Amino acid sequence: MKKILTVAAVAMAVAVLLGISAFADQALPENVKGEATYALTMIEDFEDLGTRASVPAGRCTIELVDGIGATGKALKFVSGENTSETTFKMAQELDFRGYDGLLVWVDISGCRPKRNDAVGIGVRLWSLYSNGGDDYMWTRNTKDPVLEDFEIVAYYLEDGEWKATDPSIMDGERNQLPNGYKGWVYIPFSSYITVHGPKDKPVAGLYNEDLVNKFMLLTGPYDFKNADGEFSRDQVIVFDDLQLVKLGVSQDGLEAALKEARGEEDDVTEESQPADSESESEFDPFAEDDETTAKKDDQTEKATPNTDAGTKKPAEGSDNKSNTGLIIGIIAGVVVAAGIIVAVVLSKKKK
Ligand SMILES: [Ca+2]
Repeated sequence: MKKILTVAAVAMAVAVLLGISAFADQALPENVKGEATYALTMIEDFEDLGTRASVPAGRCTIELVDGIGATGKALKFVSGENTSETTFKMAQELDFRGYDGLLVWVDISGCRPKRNDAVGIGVRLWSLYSNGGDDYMWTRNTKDPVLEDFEIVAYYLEDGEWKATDPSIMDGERNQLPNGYKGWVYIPFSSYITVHGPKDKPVAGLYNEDLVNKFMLLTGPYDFKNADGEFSRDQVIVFDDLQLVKLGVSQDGLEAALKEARGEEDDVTEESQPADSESESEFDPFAEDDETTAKKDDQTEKATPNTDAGTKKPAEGSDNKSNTGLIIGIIAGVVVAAGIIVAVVLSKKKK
């Protein structure tokens, strides 16, 4: 009888766990590049793009699809006859200063590359405020401009370890992920290039970064030509939950850590911003967008928008982590209960 009860209890536990995991979001990585403590600020969760996405003609098609990404909806690219690229106006401008890099969910299992057994992905960033509102751009381009002793890498998880992409097989700004990869990708800002650095020369990193308000996702199909040299269309690439990462601080400590990194305790403009940044903040880069205009009016202080954004989105990251905690808790509970039942059965047998 006890054995039957034990089997029933274990079976129920397995059924419950399967049910929970079917609804659970993709767990965030246990560590980012070996750092178990990290904080996140969501840039784009791809739940509702409105009219913020802009696809260059003939490049690819995009749509938001439920249940294929990290949380809720995700962005599904379907390739056309050229490299797939799409520009996104960010729902909320974010101050990138003080962060270490980007974390993004990628699924390239819907691709069939013909070269290198790898598929390229990249993220380009813009600010319309830096450098006097000159459409300031940060790329990861290996070809132009070229910097010496500089490698452009991204990191992906393989058997729980972060592995670096191979810079020697990059296509433009695209880091090559192994064929079929599905999971988190970490892109450090140290592997970016600022096109207009000091004296207008390119420089590594996000030099002179300011409120960032636009990004581009770049992906295949450089590699997708068939034997006749024709593009193989309809390759599917999924992106979700593009986030800013700050390593070595908890979510609760993020705001203070960012302020410290930006030297903002005493003087907001101390770091590197031009003296006329106040007048720049009134410059509206998206004049056709009433919502953005309204937001800009609220942002008279350059330092505050990020903390507003930082308190809203990371909560989702925390929820994600607490979901994982809940599942682990349930598993632990089930294991303990099963152990007690087995112990009871064994003790009965001995008697
Ligand atoms: Ca999502």
